[in-house]
Amino acid sequence: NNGIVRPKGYNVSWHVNPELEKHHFGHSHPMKPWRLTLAKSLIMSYGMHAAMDTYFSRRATNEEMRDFHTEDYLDYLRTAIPAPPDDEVPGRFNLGGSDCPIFEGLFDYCSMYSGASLDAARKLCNHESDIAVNWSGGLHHAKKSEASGFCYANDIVLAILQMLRTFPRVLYIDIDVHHGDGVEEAFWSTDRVMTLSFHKYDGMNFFPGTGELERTGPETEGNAGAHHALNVPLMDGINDQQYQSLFETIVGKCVAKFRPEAIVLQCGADSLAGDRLGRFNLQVQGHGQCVAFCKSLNIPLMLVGGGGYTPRNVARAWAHETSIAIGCEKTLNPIIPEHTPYRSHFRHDTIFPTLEQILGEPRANKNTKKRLDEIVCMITEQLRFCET
Ligand code: ZL4
Ligand code: CA
Ligand code: ZN
Repeated sequence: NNGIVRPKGYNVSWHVNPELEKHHFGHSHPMKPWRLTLAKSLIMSYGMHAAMDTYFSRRATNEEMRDFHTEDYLDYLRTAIPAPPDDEVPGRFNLGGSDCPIFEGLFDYCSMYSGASLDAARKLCNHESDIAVNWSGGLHHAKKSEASGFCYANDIVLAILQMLRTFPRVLYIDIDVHHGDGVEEAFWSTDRVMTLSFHKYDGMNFFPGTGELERTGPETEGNAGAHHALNVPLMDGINDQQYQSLFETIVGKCVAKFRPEAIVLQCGADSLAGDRLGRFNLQVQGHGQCVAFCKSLNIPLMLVGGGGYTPRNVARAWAHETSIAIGCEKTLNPIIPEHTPYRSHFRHDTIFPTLEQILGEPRANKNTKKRLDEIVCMITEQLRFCET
């Protein structure tokens, strides 16, 4: 198995559910649960599962989902009748449009990815895992009683609520190209969760239209959540070097100030170059460096997926990030193993596809050094006001 060994005294748990991967959002919808099958096949053909504890996760119960979501919303999610998406009439709870269609098995799908994140959270709480991984989670836009942007149940909020029973403070970091608005909103008024999202921001021209640098929490006097919601709004085409420097500087400062007992990292892969919906220019290497940096902090860490709309690149990134979690990234064969099922999917460019090389027209980089320095300055200033 490529000489992959279980790290000594260090536990990584991988939470999967093959049933979940079979769901379809409908013809030509960008969100494809099947990308998880592709990622899993890559992870397993490298033999990485030998170095982790693999768990087939159970579904979240209704009661568990009610920790965040309202009963009437869950009732509707459970009983809604599948129908072709209708973009003209936004249905109840924002369901039934082309972003959040009502498809066959919708509630099963939601309870499966939520259950996997809850399982991962519990492994961290009882210290059975140092890193817990759920690539099917990370659905950061869902609100307490509203679906939004391909997200129906917010597994991240559910997992963090679980973690708050054990850990006094949790840091949430989001590298999906979209703003993590649902998680930010859920913890807007508490000082026990700091949220930090990196995303493309262009006002209402890019979904969801929130996540500006200046809004860092409630402004009403004495609200505990003040200065605990940080945002890093970026422009098209940001590269690995710029992103890494921003990420390490800002996350470093947040950890120093907030002193979290656990970290949840949403690893949305739509921030990679060549993504169908994204606008950034990150490579697998740069995206993965965020995982490596979080791991180096030696704080219980949960990794969840999120966006990612060019399946072969999503699979590459999450396989690479799994290898970082178990610490075998330096010894992996750069060429994707011959026997990988679906290997043809990775052969768009060459006969010897590699794990790290992704295809994609480079996008013009609109991020100036001046603006990025300004962002770091602003965040440093905001953190000075953050009371812990
Ligand atoms: C599609 O091709 O900006 C949905 C969505 C379905 C199939 C055919 C229908 C064609 C792109 C997107 C019509 C689609 C019109 N199909 C969609 C304001 C919008 C209203 C809906 O990564 N139309 C809404 C949501 C974003 C909007 C991004 C990111 C999730 C995450 C975490 C969510 N919604 C305009 C768009 C297609 C589709 C093609 C699409 N939707 C692109 N961006 C959006 O952060 C998982
Ligand atoms: Ca983000
Ligand atoms: Zn996204």
